[in-house]
Amino acid sequence: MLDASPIRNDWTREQAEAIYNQPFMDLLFQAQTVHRQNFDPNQVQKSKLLSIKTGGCAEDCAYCSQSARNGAQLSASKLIEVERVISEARKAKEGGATRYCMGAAWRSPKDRDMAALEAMVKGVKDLGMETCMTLGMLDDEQVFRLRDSGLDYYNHNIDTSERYYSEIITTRTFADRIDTLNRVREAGIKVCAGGIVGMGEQQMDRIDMMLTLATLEEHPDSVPVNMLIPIPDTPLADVEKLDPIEFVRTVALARILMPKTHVRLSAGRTDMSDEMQAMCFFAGANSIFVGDTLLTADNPEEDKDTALFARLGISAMALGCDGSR
Ligand code: SAM
Ligand code: DTB
Ligand code: SF4
Repeated sequence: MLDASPIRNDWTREQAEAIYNQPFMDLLFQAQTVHRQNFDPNQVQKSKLLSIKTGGCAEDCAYCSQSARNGAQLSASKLIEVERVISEARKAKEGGATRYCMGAAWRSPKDRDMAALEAMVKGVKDLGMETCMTLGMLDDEQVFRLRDSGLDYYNHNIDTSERYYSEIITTRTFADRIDTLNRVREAGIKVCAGGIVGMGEQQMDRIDMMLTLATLEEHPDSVPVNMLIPIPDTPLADVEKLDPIEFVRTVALARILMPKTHVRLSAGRTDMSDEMQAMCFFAGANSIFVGDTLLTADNPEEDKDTALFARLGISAMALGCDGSR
């Protein structure tokens, strides 16, 4: 087993490969060891998603149900009312969620939307929840306005490795993504950045994606690891299913490279067995999305997650408690 030092931003490709490819039992043991040094292993944070603007997106992300360029039959809607967002957030809080994540199918927000977005952040914060938004690329002024309205986290995924990126998205570059992430971090908003596995990438792409995140100047505060949800009529609809063990290896790599980061077991849980999810928690995942819908796709029903947590003796992480020991 390699030494797991506390926080490093100088991981090399060779080190990340050696961690990822070690025997599975050694990898899980290392990940769980790092996890226990930094978090309560029996606590998992709950986030809730809401699509505040659905469909009709100008980008061509090959995995996405919301791209106007894909064939998926999802009708475009306008930005929803602030009041509705707040009442949905209230319900999510009652269900135990501590973070409310609002997602919009945009390449980037328009200035005319900013006032409503600010009101959403303020309203959700007033409920005593953490706020997160994912709105696409942001310029400096938009970042400052969101920060000043109290936004806690901004989600902006790098999705895959730099090498594979142009196979998945052609309407923006990997560098564009890193640009927005830096802008968000420099403004003092916490960074949530991760990606998707199971998009037909190679093992080296999964490793490089995590390496990019782990060698940013500061590690993201949250890293969502999504398993591709294949959406009919998108270019990735029929991509070959990824070996679940490779998914768990990716989660473990994230935990080991970024010891203090919340690693979120994100999209794709509907198709995972309880045993696989348990293995992901053992590998260091300590956050999930709750509720039966993600943005547009299915997620396990609340009672299924409640039963899973009970079977595993996992409790929901309280707000303001990052689980650190
Ligand atoms: N439009 C914004 C953007 O792209 O940053 C925000 C919303 S976008 C839907 C948020 C993230 O969801 C994507 O970056 C991607 O990582 C993830 N995602 C979208 N569709 C997915 C799918 N079918 N399976 C797994 N993850 C998906
Ligand atoms: C993230 O990494 N996963 C979430 C959140 N960030 C915004 C979104 C998953 C979307 C899954 C497909 C859908 O619901 O359309
Ligand atoms: Fe648009 Fe985001 Fe979907 Fe890409 S992932 S098509 S940017 S909503």
